[in-house]
Amino acid sequence: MSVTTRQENNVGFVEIDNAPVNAIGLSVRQGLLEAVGWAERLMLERVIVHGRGGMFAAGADAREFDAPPVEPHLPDVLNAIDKSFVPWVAAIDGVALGGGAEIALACRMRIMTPSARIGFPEVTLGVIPGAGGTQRLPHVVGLANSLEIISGGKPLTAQAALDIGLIHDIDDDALHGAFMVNTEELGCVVPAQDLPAPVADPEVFARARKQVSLKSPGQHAPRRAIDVIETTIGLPIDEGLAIERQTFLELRDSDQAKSLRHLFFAERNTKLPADVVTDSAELVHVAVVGGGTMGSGIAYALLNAGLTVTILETDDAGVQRANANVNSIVEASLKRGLIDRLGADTRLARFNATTNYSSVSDATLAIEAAFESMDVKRVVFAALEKALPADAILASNTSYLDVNDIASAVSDPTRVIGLHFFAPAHIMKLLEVVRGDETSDIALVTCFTLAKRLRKIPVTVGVCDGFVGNRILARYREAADTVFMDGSTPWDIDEAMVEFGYAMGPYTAQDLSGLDIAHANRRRQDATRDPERRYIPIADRMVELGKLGRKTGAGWYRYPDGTGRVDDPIVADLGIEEAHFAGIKRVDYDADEIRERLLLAMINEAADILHEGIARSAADIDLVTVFGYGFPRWRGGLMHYADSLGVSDIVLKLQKLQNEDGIAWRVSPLLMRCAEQGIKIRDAV
Ligand code: T1G
Repeated sequence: MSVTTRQENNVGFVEIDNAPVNAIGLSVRQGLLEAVGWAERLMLERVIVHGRGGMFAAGADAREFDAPPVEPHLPDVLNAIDKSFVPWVAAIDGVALGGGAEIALACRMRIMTPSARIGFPEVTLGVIPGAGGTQRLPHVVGLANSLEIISGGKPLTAQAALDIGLIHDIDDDALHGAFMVNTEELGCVVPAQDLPAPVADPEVFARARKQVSLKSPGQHAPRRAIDVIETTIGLPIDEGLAIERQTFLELRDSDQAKSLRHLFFAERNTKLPADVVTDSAELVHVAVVGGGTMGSGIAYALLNAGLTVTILETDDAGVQRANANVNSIVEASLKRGLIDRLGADTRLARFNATTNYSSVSDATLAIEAAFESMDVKRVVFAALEKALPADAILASNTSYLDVNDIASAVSDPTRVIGLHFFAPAHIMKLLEVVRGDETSDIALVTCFTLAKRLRKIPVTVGVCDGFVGNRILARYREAADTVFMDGSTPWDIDEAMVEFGYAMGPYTAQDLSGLDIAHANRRRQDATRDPERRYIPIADRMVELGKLGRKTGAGWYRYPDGTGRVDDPIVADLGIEEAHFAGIKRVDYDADEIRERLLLAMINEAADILHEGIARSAADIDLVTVFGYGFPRWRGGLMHYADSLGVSDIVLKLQKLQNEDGIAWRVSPLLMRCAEQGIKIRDAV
């Protein structure tokens, strides 16, 4: 069942029924095309098209994009709707996205419920609208609006859509509203493509191109969407549709579209280990230890999910800080229109900060976000064990430390788990769920379920130094420091990685987070570091010089006026000096060599993480690198990118580097196995 039809008086109702999001697959296209003939045979006065389950249509079924298109093609279906002598009216609830919005545009009129959204997110999947969106939208909302809507990919609220003339009305009951449209009025509405085409203003196109070069650097689809609109503006619709379709099909098979589709489905397919089948514990009241940046962000994320939250602090000053931090997040959300005043008040009504641990005696989960010190965490966990019920789950937000060590601070280690949030914790989607050796299934299921409730992307990881993301990050930085010392500068390295698609390079990022964090981790690792492994001392010297980053006005860069960033010759000299002390003959790495070394270092480390079972799949590593560490989405994540390079080539390059440094560049056994067996990394586990 994908499309059902019914008649009421002389009005036809066509319902799209393809749970869960009414994706427009083959059966929906067939059903819609049959519905056009059905309505014409009955000589109906109008057709109202709507979606079942409070959702109009989420767009074309992206799962069909890897196979050849099958008729009837959506553009042809929509042309039939558009040309029919029986006018169609779209009654939109939920979302009308991509092909869903294109169905609506082929209708004479569009009516939305107040909370509904309409838009063209195709560019987020690396494609452009392929069923008339680039042809009909400019006629309806004008050139500038259509360029922004299609090249930006962001959906519009019903009100915004009404304001620009994309829809005709907003009605709490869109179906009823569509039914009540005056017949004469409906008969006078001009079909979208028969409206006058907008003027092809070169300045408008130039502004749109500038906008996408800023917002979507390196991505093809946004630019191609602008090109198609510019090329087809004023052409007969059939010619325009042909150009649009050809561009859509070409992009659909592109590497960028395949990468973005891979992430789209990977993001939704994060699953618990198959052998974990226990039910989740019920969560109502959650304790958060520590009201600093992370603790207050975690607390707000929990409040957003409807939970009652108590932040535990060590003294009154801490309580005040926690209250101030949470209130400032609430005010910021209010200001951005993410919540209204009632939403702010209900969240704050469920929030408390206190030094009194007995106030959380009914909490079923505690999340510790205290100082990143094992001693501190062990004391906190012992206190939580006393204060909370015996079956309460005790989680640590640690970003590096050994969850098994933390668990040994309580009598029942099965209650202990890691929940590694990423700052800002109420915004970043990634959540590493760290499964300790003793972590119980119920603790894992409860935290995984909580992550979904927080609308985060939970990735189950094992225990090692830095889990998945920070372990790869540490290798990335080590490789960068090595390249710097042996023949480059922080700014050349940053520039090379920005050209690859990162929003910022490793040195700019470190200046933001502070060099002292990684320095503390290196000191913690001193006792266990392989003495044979080459150690790059430049970052230590930076800390000794007090160059901690933005917060001290100087780090890898100088910040003379607090915002602008300038290269610092003193830092460049540090690399030269350390190379001299180490007796190294420096080279001059070019951007390609820089990118190759840093990316191969991360790929090799990630392969070891997979080989050791710390990550459960290559797709999980893709999610971590994209949603936690800024790896460019349109490259699909670190492992998807590695597979696009080809494992055999990767192994050959690593073997060459291994001759340079057999420890740092030891080729991962997993990569060797993939090369030997001729399999992709994604199929290795
Ligand atoms: N195709 C196939 N499956 C889809 C899908 C789609 N377009 N959208 C969602 N799903 C699946 C998803 O994988 C998950 O599956 C389930 O539905 C629930 O999704 C011709 C070419 C609509 C806002 O880009 O933005 O139209 O995990 O968890 O949080 O010009 O889904 O249950 O097995 O995201 O309530 C353009 C993509 C396509 C919209 C709902 N459309 N979807 O969010 O649920 S290209 C899009 C979304 C196109 C035309 C062009 C969201 C949602 P499973 P979910 P949600």
